[in-house]
Amino acid sequence: MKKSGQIANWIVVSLVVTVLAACASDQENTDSDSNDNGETDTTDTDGEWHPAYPVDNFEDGDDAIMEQTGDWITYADEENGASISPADDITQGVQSDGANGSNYAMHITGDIGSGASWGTGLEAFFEMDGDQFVPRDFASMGNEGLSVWAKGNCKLRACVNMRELVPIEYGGTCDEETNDECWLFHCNETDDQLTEEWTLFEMPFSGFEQAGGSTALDLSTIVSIQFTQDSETCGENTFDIWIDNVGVYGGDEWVDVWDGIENPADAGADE
Ligand SMILES: [Ca+2]
Ligand SMILES: [Ca+2]
Repeated sequence: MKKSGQIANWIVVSLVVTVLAACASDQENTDSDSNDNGETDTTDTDGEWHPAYPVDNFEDGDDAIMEQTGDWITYADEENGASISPADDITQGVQSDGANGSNYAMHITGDIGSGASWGTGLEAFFEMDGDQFVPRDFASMGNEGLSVWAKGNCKLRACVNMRELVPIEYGGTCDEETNDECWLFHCNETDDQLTEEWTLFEMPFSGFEQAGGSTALDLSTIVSIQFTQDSETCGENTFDIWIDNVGVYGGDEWVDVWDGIENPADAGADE
């Protein structure tokens, strides 16, 4: 998916994110030994991964999310020197030694480019019907936040994309002629850089902010989840990030999705 049309908007995002970075600190940083979030845990008492909605644990090695209705993609501001690997073949990023003892995780590396660059991103979209995004409704099922294990050398920024903020030409409903908030997705980021140790981050939706806009986050119309890298999160210009066990937690469980996973044992391969 080409996203070159968003360059100007991403520059705006980057500038405003810089301003907001100091106060965007609502994410919780826990690990498997000190998780005290009680019922919002995305792991049960056996350490098994079981969020309300499983985006992906990468154990099946493919380029699709676990629901098998959408895919992972990456993108980069190539015009300003940014690059990301994997690029065309996402499965090349699915590599050994995942989080919490699992077999596989997603490993992305690259360069965020020059100072003018809006950077790079790894995105999971839930479903496409032709060229139209089909959203997932997390208003009651998965309504608390995004959970992800990560390690690496940048801050971790997660964004959720509402269909209303995706431009029409990309299958959303945001009219760039009349709405200057297209592309201004809601994001949350860690206070600190990732480390070499796998760490569980639970990022509550209440901490996701739309930099530069005033559109409220509507959890009923989420079309994709992204992890983005730019000069704000990766000051040193290169990144090396692993992510695993991406899920949406809180509220009721997506029973149909869990039931549809071909080998549920793979979903819990983290013990
Ligand atoms: Ca894994
Ligand atoms: Ca997968």
